Amino acid sequence: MTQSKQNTPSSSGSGTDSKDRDSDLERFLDEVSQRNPHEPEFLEAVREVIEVIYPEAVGRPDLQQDAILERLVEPDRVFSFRVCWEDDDGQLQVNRGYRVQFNNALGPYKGGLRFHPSVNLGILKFLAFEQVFKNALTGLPLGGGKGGSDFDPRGRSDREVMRFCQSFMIELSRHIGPDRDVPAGDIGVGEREIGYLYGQYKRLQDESRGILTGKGVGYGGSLLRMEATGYGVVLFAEAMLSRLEEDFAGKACAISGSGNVALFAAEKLLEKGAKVVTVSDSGGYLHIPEGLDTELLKKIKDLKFAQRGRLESLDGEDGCEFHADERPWEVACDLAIPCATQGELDLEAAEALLENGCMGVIEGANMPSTAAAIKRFREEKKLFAPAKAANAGGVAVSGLEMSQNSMRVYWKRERVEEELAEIMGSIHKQCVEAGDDGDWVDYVKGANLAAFKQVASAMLSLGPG
Ligand code: NDP
Ligand code: 2IT
Repeated sequence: MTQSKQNTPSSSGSGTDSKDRDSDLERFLDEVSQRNPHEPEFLEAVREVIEVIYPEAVGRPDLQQDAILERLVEPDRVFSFRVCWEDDDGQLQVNRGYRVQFNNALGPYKGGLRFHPSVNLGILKFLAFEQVFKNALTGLPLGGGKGGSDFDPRGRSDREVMRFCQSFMIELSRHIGPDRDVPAGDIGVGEREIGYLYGQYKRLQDESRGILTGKGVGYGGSLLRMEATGYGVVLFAEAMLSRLEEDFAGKACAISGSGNVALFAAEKLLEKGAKVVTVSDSGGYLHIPEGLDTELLKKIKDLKFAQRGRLESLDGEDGCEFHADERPWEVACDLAIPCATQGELDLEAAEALLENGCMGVIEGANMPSTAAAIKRFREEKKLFAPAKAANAGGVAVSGLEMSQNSMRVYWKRERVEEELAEIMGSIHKQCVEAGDDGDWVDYVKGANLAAFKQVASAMLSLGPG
């Protein structure tokens, strides 16, 4: 994209009418599309943010002069590298690794690593772009990045995963550092993977530094990091309900996913008295008509975290029914909480949820709802919590892990819990302040606008480069 004056919002002030603005906006987005072909997820993430901030940017010559919008949609740098590792049969396997360092205006690049066969550069750019704004909302000094590989840890032995992680870190270690870039987990990267990655970094650099978060408690990890994303999702939703003088008691919640985010969200929901009626994995969803209880949650955690098994094996147990190759949104619920992956809640699902009287969607995963689904919920003025606000608890506690590592201390669980609650409350407040449209709160607008203001202000202070 040329850093052209035509692309940025016209600064003609009061004379700018909304029609001109819309065509400027479409021109801007067209150029982003042309520069980033074959990256639909990245383009969708950019559109959501830019549509909200464009009207705000109109009449701001300072943003135009420093090409803030153009720079916001272009990563600072991207690394792509070959990862060779030996499988248990002695075969050499080749995967591709990446790290996208998107924007460090607010602090070191920060964001997870995803190991999943669907990983490609466009997906990591969308995740890194989102992370910039999410991290801004936490109020911590964190820039945004993301990385990962098309390696699939599912079905691989611990030793295979270890050899992959060690090889991946040989290249990644050149690009990270406590003040530079601090990766963490995401899909397919949990405590096991972080342990192997961190072990290899120590071997290579002979240093114990806070270069990763999500480490095991006992070798540098923070208490509550594992639970933080799921717990934070529920705390954010609770703040939304409380604004409406409602709470979780007896509310039916349909969750998708059965990984880190989903199961700790479920745990917190049980504590709040909600009725969790579904969980899912890539094979389908488990309907729990009577609602999840602590015993069944324990069983599911053991199945998914320890045995790395499939939900299908719980069909018929404790009154559960497994629906192969289906998503949970056909089940009647008060709140839908997608916690698996991007694009999993589409327009058809939105219509089904609305038809069944659903109050809203709380995004635990990153960009789980399609643009059309989000539009429907916003049109209906339903509750809609965008991922960058609702799931920021994970990266927030990662930020707290970085602080503990720098200070060489461990904080007690109560302290981390208190800080997490405070951060989620502050994110909610920022969303309400920036998204209050009179008769309802547009959380999509609120989150994007509040985050943009912080990032843009830092970029202006730092000067272009
Ligand atoms: P996990 O790997 O722990 O769990 C992922 C879950 O989602 C699994 O149940 C998995 O099923 C399911 N899933 C993954 N891909 C697909 C797919 N293509 N179709 C259907 N189901 C799928 O990951 P997390 O819980 O950590 O991450 C879940 C989401 O939350 C992601 O969007 C991630 O970016 C986001 N997130 C994670 C944070 C964290 O701290 N971990 C922080 C903020 C957001 P299966 O086991 O069958 O693959
Ligand atoms: O999407 C996310 O916010 C994460 N995967 C967590 C990132 C982090 O650095 O803890």
